[in-house]
Amino acid sequence: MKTVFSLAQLAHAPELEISDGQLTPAVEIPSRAEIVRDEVIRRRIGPLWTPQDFGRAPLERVHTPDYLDFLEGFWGRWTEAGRTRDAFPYVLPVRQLRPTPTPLAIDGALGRYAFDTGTPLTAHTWEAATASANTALTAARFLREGDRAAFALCRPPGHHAAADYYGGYCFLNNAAIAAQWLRDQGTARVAILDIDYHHGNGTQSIFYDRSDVMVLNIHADPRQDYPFFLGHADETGEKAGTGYTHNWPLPLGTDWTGYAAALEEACRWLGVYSPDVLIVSLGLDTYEADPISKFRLVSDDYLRIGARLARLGKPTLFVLEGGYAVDALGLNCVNVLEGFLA
Ligand code: Q9C
Ligand code: ZN
Repeated sequence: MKTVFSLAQLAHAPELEISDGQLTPAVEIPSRAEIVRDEVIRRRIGPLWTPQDFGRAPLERVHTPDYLDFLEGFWGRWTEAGRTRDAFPYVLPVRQLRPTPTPLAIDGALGRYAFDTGTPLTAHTWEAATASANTALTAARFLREGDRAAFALCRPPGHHAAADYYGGYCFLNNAAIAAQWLRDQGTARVAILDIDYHHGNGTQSIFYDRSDVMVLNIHADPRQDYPFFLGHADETGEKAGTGYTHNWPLPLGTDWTGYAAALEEACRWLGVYSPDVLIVSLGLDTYEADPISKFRLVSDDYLRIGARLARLGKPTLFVLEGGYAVDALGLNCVNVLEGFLA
């Protein structure tokens, strides 16, 4: 299995994030990608490829042009305003405030395009996020060219980013961009199975009214954990997409027993839908030692996940999402890939 990765993805290097009422060390950090890359090499999963630049067009198929302009131009405007540190929004357009045109001031624009205050925007976020999207696109191209599977070692992650907002350490929705690109290349049906601990609100919202991209999510119950405002069991799609979104919110403390049951149900839906390509939004923050999550999967469980996904027999694109127990991230991530290949 080919892995795609670019050193440009390391340029987004936040120092601190806002968490639990204080500034704490950022957890979505460059070493995450390096440790996964090193383990891919050590266990001989396959060759490493550098992403090719797909330009702006495939990004605009998922994100709005004004949002992309905001991300691209942000750091120039931020420093122009005299700011030097990583950026956080402080006013968000919540209920009863007006959905005005994007504010002229940089702090207003930040709030307009963010949905949480926990995601630092940095000097090199755009550079890293576009490299991450190109990584997913390049891996998708390998599938188009006949590979059975590919691994997009994406960082920063993507599944919390929607058409016009960022959050949850995500800026460009790598999995959604790859899914849409595959559709545009003629792949008729794509399914996205999101197994990150957190609900993939961005991915769900992007495809919510469509039947050509099925979106399945297994995650912590949003009544109990982030992102709180999407990912409940009754969200099953709308309009033409009715019945093409499914959610399995699971209680805090879920271990393999509870997890495997949800995975089995998700696989049943995939069997019925029978996608031409399966995209796996691969978060490893379901791990028992993850510092920000509360599931209890162990490292061997990731071998089982990989093996179960392989049994679906579909061309499969793995796209890295979260996972913050950095020391075990390489092991757990490559366990999925190895379980798939075995
Ligand atoms: N006290 C992904 O896994 N909330 N994003 C952290 C920590 C944000 C996770 C709060 C979690 C976002 C891609
Ligand atoms: Zn996550």
